[in-house]
Amino acid sequence: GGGGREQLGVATKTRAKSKKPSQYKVLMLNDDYTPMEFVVLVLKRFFRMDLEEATRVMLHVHQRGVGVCGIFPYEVAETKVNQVMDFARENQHPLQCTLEKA
Ligand code: TYC
Repeated sequence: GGGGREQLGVATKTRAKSKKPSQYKVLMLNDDYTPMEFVVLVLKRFFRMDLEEATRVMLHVHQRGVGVCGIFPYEVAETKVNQVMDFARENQHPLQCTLEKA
């Protein structure tokens, strides 16, 4: 094959590697103004969390400043960030959400 390790007696595949989609964390940031109930609603609506998990994540962000909403392929993570930011803006809350390579 095309791999270089035959010389060492190890068969390797020839095909070009197809890159696996890299994963991204979607992070929620704390602020002083967005109501706790709104953050819980966001986590339920866009991250499919139940009330208990959404409350736990919201309180983590409230207390620690930042928290992970989920880990997704880049395009999915980007879409979720945009959905959250649009929904927050529509409701006039300063809630911020961002991406970080996992
Ligand atoms: N700190 C906000 C408050 O006291 C609640 C909050 C939690 C805001 C999480 C944003 O990502 C957030 N109302």
